[in-house]
Amino acid sequence: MDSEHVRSLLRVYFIMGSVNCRRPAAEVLAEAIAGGVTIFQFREKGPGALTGEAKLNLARELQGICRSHSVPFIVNDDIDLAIAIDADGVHVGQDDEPAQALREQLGSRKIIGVSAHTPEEVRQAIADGADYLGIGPVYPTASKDDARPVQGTILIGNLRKEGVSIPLVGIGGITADNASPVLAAGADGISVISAIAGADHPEAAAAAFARLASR
Ligand code: TZP
Ligand code: MG
Repeated sequence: MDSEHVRSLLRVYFIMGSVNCRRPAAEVLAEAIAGGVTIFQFREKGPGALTGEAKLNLARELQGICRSHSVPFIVNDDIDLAIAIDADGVHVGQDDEPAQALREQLGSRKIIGVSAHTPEEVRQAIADGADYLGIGPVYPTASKDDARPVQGTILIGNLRKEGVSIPLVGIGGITADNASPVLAAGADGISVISAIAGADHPEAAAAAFARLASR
């Protein structure tokens, strides 16, 4: 996937599963897209998450909303689901299948994202052919039980100083009020769950991020 195209898609990266929202996920996603979400990740995990047929059905519903607005639909972890519904890509963590193996299964036209927390993990993900990286957690987060230690914007800033140009987003506890340092450190966009999924007005919340990221 063309790297400048991926970079432009990452500006407002919204991640959500059914457990992250208090209203039907389809409603929240449609409103968030109206506010300016540029890419969406279906992350159906954690206590109470849907499985099997129910997970597949929700994925299809949300993918349909994304398709009708030309917003790429990325699947977290579940490569079989991504292939089954012809998703636009997959996002994996360090405990999942390496990007190289995913690339063999998905081909060059799908987007592969990798969560990385250290310079070594960054180097490996790039060598494996990742299209973009998620770096964090930047700030404390309540949305991931097994999150790594908070690291602020140090790694993002260091990577850019070293000339590492791969598209990347910051993730973890990001709100419209604390997103600016993440972008200033060199992130191409911000990635959020609760600041949009848990907002009273997902459209307004997404629009606030869109304004920051397009400066
Ligand atoms: N990976 C690192 S932090 C995180 C993930 C999936 C959770 C981000 O959620 P929030 O609500 O935006 O802090
Ligand atoms: Mg994972």
